Amino acid sequence: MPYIRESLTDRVGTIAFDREAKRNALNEAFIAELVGALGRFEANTTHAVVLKTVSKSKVWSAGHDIAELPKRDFDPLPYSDPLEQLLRAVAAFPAPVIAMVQGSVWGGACDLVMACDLVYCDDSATFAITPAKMGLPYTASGLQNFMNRVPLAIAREMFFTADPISAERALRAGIVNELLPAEALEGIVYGKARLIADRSHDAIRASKRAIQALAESAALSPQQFEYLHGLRREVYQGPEYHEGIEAFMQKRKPDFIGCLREADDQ
Ligand code: YXS
Repeated sequence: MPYIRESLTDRVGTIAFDREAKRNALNEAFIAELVGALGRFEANTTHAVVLKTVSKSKVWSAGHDIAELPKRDFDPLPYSDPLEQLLRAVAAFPAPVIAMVQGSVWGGACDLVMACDLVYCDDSATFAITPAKMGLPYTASGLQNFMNRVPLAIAREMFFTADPISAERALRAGIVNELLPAEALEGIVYGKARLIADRSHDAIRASKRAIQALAESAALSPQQFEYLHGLRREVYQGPEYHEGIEAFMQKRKPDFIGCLREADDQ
């Protein structure tokens, strides 16, 4: 059963998420369809793409499909991870990708929203990044994505609490371009997409790529890179990551304190 519905009208592409039963959690097959749709749009001179849900739902996306995260001792978000590939595909797409958000956004889907060029939402939207809930070490590129988008104080709060922030706060923090009334959201988003599609595609593609290159440029020495990698390995090989995954699969709250005690006793 396809996980997305795609359409292309007047050089504006639409990808609508259609995995409601799992709250649009992004598994490998879903992501393959998303990346495939972006490839088809690129081959058909698409000048703007809108990401949305097939219908207004409580959850825009529940993030990475937790059932596909490794259980322990392996890097949960390697460069080759499908979600990481999707984030790079959105960033590399040669035209603006616009997130139209209704409902809650969780974990890797929040990173996906941040990877989009423009974000519009209504007041049902909330945004949460959840490594602290999963006991998971986030990626340097993902952290940089947030740091490029929101003030450090907000990035720290989101990563340290894993608590959703409201649409209103997301607007103030710069996560969203505009917070719109639900009934006006779709019309305004497609109005922007059509405006962009009528502008110079070459100029916009060059601007998007230059902004991306400048935003990603960070002078990291090999030693600093290795330090960051060591920080991540310490976490994903530790007990808390394993506890975070187990707790979700067992539909219970993670006990990060208890699992540390258990690890000490072993
Ligand atoms: O029990 P069934 O089979 O009906 O499936 C349930 C959930 O297990 C499933 N589901 C998910 N499956 C895999 N991965 C997920 N992320 C995920 N989220 C949900 O969908 C079915 C309905 O879920 P249910 O009953 O909880 O729906 P609800 O409406 O009561 O609650 C919706 C949510 C989104 C509030 C709730 O499902 C939830 O809290 N989901 C987990 C959100 C989350 O923490 N995502 C982070 C994933 S990890 C990630 O993205 C990154 C790696 S990181 O951690 O670094 O940010």
